[in-house]
Amino acid sequence: MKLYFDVSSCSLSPHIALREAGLDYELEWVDLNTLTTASGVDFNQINPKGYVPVLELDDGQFLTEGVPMVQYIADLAPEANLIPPVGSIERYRVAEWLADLTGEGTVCS
Ligand SMILES: N[C@@H](CCC(=O)N[C@@H](CS)C(=O)NCC(=O)O)C(=O)O
Repeated sequence: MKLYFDVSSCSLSPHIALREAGLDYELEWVDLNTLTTASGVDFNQINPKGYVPVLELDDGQFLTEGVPMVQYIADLAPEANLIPPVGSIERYRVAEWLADLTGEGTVCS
C-alpha cells in the first residue's frame, strides 16, 4: 500500500493507523500547490478531488476519505485491536466518533 500525504494534514490519522496496525506501506508526499506527487505524477489522476489522504491499495485501487480509510486499515490487522468487530455496538460507537470528528463538531441551538 501507499499513502499519499502532506505534512501537518489530515493524512496523519491514516499514517498513525498504518503504524499502529504494523502494516507495510510506502509514503509519497503530494505538493498540494501544484497537485504533483514527489515522483512527478499528476495528482489529479490519483484523486480528482485534489486532496490527501489517498491510500493506494495493493491491487491498484485508490481509497479516499480518512474515515473509511482508517477503518479499512484497522480491518486489515485485527490482531492490533484498532477497531471493534463488525456487528458490535462498539463498532458503531467508533463510527459515531469518526463522524463527529470530521463533521460539524458543534451544538446546534
Ligand atoms: N473529506 C476529506 C478531506 C480531506 C482534506 O480536507 N484534505 C486536506 C488536507 S487536511 C487537503 O488535502 N487540502 C488540499 C486542498 O484543499 O487544496 C477527508 O476526510 O479525507
